[in-house]
Amino acid sequence: MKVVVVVGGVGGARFLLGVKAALGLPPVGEGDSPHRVTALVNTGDDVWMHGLRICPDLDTCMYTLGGGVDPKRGWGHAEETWTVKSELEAYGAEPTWFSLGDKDIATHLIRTRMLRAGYPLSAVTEALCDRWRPGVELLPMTDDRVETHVVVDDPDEAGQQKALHFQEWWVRYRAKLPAHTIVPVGAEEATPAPGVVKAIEEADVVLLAPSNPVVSIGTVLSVPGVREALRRTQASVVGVSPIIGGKPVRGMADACLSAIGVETSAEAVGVHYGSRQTSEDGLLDGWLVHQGESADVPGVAVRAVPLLMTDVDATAAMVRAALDLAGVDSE
Ligand code: FO1
Repeated sequence: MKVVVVVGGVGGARFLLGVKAALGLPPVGEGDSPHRVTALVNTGDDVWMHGLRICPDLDTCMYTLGGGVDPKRGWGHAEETWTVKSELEAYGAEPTWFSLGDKDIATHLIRTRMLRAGYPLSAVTEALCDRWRPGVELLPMTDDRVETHVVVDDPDEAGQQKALHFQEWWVRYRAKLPAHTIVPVGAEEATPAPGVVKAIEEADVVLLAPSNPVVSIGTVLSVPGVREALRRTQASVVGVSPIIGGKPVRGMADACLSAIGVETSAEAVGVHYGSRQTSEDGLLDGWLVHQGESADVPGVAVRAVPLLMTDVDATAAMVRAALDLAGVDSE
């Protein structure tokens, strides 16, 4: 079975661990499986820092699925050291609010060198995954430059607005500066990375991970051609709510949803994604909300199941529920 998953960072990576478990994918190199998993990963968080190209969501998925992620942070390496970071600080090199670990820097050095040599991001990702062996195919949503910027009230200039790179808003300001608009800069000119549209068209099922609906899932959908492919694929499209009890499970999705005028609820996000059958630009055939909750999403089959990804087994159960709602059998 071909499973395509649209993902962002930490939440998406954890969800992919559950997809692998639900499909019974063997550890890489230990036997084969009739199932293929392709993750379409958000690259709007990507940023140039200290001359290095950082791809947080691709790296989070790669490290998490490759067994190298720091479990507490959910991003970056386990057993990380910060020697280079402290040296950069000693030079007063800004930004100091973004922490680059020593081991993580090796990934960024390889990526930056390959990009400078003319390799597209998708080829760079494939090369890095040769080492990490994530067990799923990680495809950047596009090889083109798309960066999410957030328009906020300028904290230093009353009455003025300014656009911050997403990472500055998210990491430096912890999304505490109210966002007026969130813009995936460059999306209009971007094209889906090689294999993205084909994966969607040939999928047996497509899952929208419980990632941030605006800056992760929304950014992937902002690449022209992706939404259209999702609307025409034969596969059922089932989404998983990232909102439980009116609050985001992690991260600051509420700060992003308010920026686009969507209420922070499972129902509102489901309606925001829309029905594939009964609306002209909607995506969903099915929508999973947390057990005990209900959601009225016209034209979309809604099911309530436990949605807390407390461990891989809990996540695998969510995935099986999503596959069942999509009408496919995970055996
Ligand atoms: N998140 C933080 O909260 N603080 C950081 O200093 C930080 C550094 C960082 C470096 C590399 C990387 O791949 C991710 C990093 N993140 C950091 C996480 C990142 O900002 C978010 O995970 C994603 O952009 C949101 O999905």
